[in-house]
Amino acid sequence: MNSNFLTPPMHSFAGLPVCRQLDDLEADIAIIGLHYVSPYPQNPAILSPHPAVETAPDAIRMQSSRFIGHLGHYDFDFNDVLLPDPRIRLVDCGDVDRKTADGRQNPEHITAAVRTILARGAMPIAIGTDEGGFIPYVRAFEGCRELCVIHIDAHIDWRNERYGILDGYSSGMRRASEMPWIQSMAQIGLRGIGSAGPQEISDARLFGSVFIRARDIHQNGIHACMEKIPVTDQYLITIDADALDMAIAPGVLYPSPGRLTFDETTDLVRTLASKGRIAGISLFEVRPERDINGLTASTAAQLIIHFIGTMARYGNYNRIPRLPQTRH
Ligand SMILES: [Mn+2]
Repeated sequence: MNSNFLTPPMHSFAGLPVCRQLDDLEADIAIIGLHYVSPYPQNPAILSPHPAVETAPDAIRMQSSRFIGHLGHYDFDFNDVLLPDPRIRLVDCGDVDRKTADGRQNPEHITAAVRTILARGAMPIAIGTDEGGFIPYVRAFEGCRELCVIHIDAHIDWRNERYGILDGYSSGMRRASEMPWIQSMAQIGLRGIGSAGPQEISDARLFGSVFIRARDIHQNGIHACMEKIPVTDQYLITIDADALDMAIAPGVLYPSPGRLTFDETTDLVRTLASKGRIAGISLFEVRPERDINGLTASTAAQLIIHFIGTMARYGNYNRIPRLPQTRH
């Protein structure tokens, strides 16, 4: 694969080794930054007081720098060291299409990069600013069997189009539902008023999407809600930062009162990892220009560190030889 559209990170995530040539990737988990921009006309209601000068991958890596050299430390969320087997191979692959100012951004680069990571046998953890980047990301999973999208967000993102645009951040789950390799979907953390009208709700339900509101989690607990999640071989987890409590993730385009807490979010991912294979994780919609003291990026960095610890436990990396995929 031509990797000319990849830029090595200035500072890698938590000081991890950097992969400069994806074709040579040797890793169990690969971090990759995405720089997709939804081609929507600017909405004056959400214009930032300052233009975006920093992207989510940069901001999250910057906040992760305080954990350089810490990944072997004890993590009280696991009551154990973060990485029980330090041989797990963690790599930062840098950014796809980092320089987009000339308008020559190509979503196919995202698909190609993620597909190469998968072909090399690594699990991609994608960090991106604009959630429209989920669309080319999920295209890379073509050919995967029985994939269930777990979408953690305050909103459902089922618009067919907005301003005539099909591939924007309001349409990610609609586009994913149209891909034959996406078999099922659960949407978790829903609340408040968003871009969905009755048509979007009924289309999502017709597809079979399972709605789990933030309220349902608070009232019934994670485990009761998890029983509604489709049983499948593989989960593809994607998170919009606005799913989280505004107190720990204020830097988002659509702040939504009603929160998922940090613990609820990590418990969700940990419970999923105990039920099935995690094919990939992506985290979008950290908007550094709206952030307060880097708090949202810091929360995102610590989520990713927790996900690495989760995968180190449930991904069976190194400690147990990987079994060949069984066909049913
Ligand atoms: Mn959202």
